[in-house]
Amino acid sequence: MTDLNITRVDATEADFDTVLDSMLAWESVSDAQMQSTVAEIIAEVRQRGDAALMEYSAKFDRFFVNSMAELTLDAEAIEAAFNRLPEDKQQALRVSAQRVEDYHRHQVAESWHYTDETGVVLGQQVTALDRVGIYVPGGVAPLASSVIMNAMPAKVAGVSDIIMTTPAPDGKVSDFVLGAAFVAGVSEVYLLGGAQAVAALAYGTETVPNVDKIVGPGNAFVATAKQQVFGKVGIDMIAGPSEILVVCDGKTNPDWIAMDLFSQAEHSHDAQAILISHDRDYLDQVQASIEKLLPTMERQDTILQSLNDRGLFIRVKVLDDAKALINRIAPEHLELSIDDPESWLADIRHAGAIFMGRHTSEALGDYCAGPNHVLPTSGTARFFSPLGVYDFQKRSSLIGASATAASELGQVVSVLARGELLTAHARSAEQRIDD
Ligand code: HSO
Ligand code: ZN
Repeated sequence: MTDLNITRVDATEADFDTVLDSMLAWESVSDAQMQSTVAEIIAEVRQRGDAALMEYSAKFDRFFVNSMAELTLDAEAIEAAFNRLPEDKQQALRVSAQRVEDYHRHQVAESWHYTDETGVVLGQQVTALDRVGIYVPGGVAPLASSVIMNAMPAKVAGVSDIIMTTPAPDGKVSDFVLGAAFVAGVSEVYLLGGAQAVAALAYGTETVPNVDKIVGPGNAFVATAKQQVFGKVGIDMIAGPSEILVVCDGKTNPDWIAMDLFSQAEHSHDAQAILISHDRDYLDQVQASIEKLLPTMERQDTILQSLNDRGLFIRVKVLDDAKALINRIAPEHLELSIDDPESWLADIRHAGAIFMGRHTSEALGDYCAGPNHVLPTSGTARFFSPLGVYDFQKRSSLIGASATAASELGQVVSVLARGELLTAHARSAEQRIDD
């Protein structure tokens, strides 16, 4: 293992801004080559449907099938996967799904209307999307929690059809991921990965129904495909690498903080873990904890690379100076490892999720606290929110004019429409004006 070489900076130093900006920079890789490969896959799936999907499964996942039935799991098969899980996993999935459901119930938007002084009924009718597709990556980590986090808000919103795609390399798919699909209310699963899965969800094939929105994490092919089908269907935000920013007053066990930083660093080599404190000795202690604990970690290579390439320790003059830095970084996850985190909330404007107090590890939020773990990354917490029920609900405007209101407002339309030289609009309203 190479040595730990985490960047340490002092916020009072002259070059601090430059160092911080360069450490925060992250660009998604989607070059012209990737764009055209993905465009070609999407075109193939649109033209040749199931036949193209089966070919791609053989080519990319070494999963050779003779029919789409082999790539399809119905509700019964999903339940069977759950039943194959050991008791503790079944129970933990159930607890997580229930807590996530309870939390998201608070986000449900209701329809509303009122009658204004002219006698017009005005309102907003809220409805759920009809059908949603969730992409779940294959890869080394079977992200069961991501299934729950993506499906549950859709279920709570009232989406009637939640379908999922996940690749099955060599024909293998994780029972844990399928078990999560079961507790989260997924109705069917297609064993498809990559851009071809996104294409199938967006355009539909003989077997795969087309959906209205595609959500869920994925590699660069999946992200590029989602960008390309956007407009035909809705998509969620395109997630960057995971991030954690811990602010500590120097009173939390340094081993806890080291492990909290690892918990996001272990996601990928380009994940970002940042620690801010006013206390230099404390930063030394956390660094010592990292050195001590890193060799005990299963994913130590990924963690080390993440910490060396993108990790950052920032020393501020006084802890309050961290507030401005939080808003500038707009982290995906913010841990406030301090005595009175609530007193900081009024000053924090940009963060995907805020973990309050020493006992609230970010991992709690990843799995079972209740809030969604799909959060804005790469500074996009400035304008994005966590994935929620609102992403699966849409709104229709309601307008209902009485005869009197139509007559009164018709005069306004007449003037405005004639001003725009749109006389059909004008006459359409004018014919309802009483003389
Ligand atoms: N922390 C990740 C989500 C996750 N963690 C899934 C564990 N499993 C989102 O940034
Ligand atoms: Zn995580």
